[in-house]
Amino acid sequence: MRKLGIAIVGTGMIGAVHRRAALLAGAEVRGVAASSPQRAHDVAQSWNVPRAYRDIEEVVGDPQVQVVHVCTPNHLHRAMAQAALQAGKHVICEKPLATTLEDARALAALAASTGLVATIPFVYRYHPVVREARARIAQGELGPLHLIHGSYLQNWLLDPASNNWRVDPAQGGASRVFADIGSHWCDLVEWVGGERFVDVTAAFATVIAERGTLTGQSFTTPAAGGAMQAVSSEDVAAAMFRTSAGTLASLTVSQVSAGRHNRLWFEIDGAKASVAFNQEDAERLWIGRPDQREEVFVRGPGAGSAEQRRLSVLPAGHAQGYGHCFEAFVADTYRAIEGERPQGLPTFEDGLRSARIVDRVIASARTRAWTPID
Ligand code: SOE
Repeated sequence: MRKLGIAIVGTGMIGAVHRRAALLAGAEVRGVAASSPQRAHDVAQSWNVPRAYRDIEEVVGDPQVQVVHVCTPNHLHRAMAQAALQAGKHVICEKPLATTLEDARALAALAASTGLVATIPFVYRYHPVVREARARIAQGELGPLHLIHGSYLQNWLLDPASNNWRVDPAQGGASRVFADIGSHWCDLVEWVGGERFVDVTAAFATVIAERGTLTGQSFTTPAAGGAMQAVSSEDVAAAMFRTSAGTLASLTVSQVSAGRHNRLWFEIDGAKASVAFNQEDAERLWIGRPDQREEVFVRGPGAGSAEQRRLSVLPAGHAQGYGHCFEAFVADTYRAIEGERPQGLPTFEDGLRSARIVDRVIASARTRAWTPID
């Protein structure tokens, strides 16, 4: 197989995750673009890549680049992904696909019209035991669904000294915590449970009214001092959904929950059994039954559904995690570029679906009313 040439646009925490996944999938990083030419130059040197691009025009003008990874702050996603698609490049664009529903719609339509591969890293789909849960639900093991519930909690914005471009609506978008991490939960639960959310009621709260000076990356030590700035984006959110089958789903999201670093958790309760998954304990899927025959399915290549086994690249007991999900997602994107059809690959259509949910969640939080999604 020919080595794909890629460019990474945006070199923060998630850009580095993309780079590692791309290298493991056998691609060659041809160059990087960053928030300034100096930063691009520094990162190109430290990553040992041939080119530091000045801007997106230089990226898309490079004939050695077949795939552009868009890892910039959210407000730049549309322009970067659009330029890449218009130049005939395949795209992996970070979520949210765009900061408005209109922009997400335009990108999804453009991607569809070009026939290029355009994917979005809803990477929690790539935990092997998540695939196991999906397969069991699809086979009817849980029976009709009764209830879906869960949360996605982080604490990297708990300290009021912490600030980040995600907090600023001009860069992050009108919703912060919901668009950033609630979007993952909704994508995952709709995909695993097989039921679409049809309406929502939601509420947002900003619990830290002022924060220190804006800094670059997520999950970093807060910057010391600096003038305090008023915050308008939400730190926490609660949402209740109803699915097409009438099932209720409830979700709590937060970036200010002490001790919770990246705890995405869901439980799906059916008439015959329940399943529960915790991203911070991702080797195991809990399966509950009414007669106390509780089970824990342990990740591994030797058992379970075909997709669970495909994604279990290490033997049981040799922990896989977030990085492996990213690697599998990027590898599947590259397989799609080679003409394969990997199962469960999240595309711009899924990004558009997510943008629609986020848009409706924001509307519901503003009007305090049940709001239709579709
Ligand atoms: C920051 O909240 C973040 O990096 C998210 O943007 C990612 O989508 C999530 O996977 C981890 O946390």
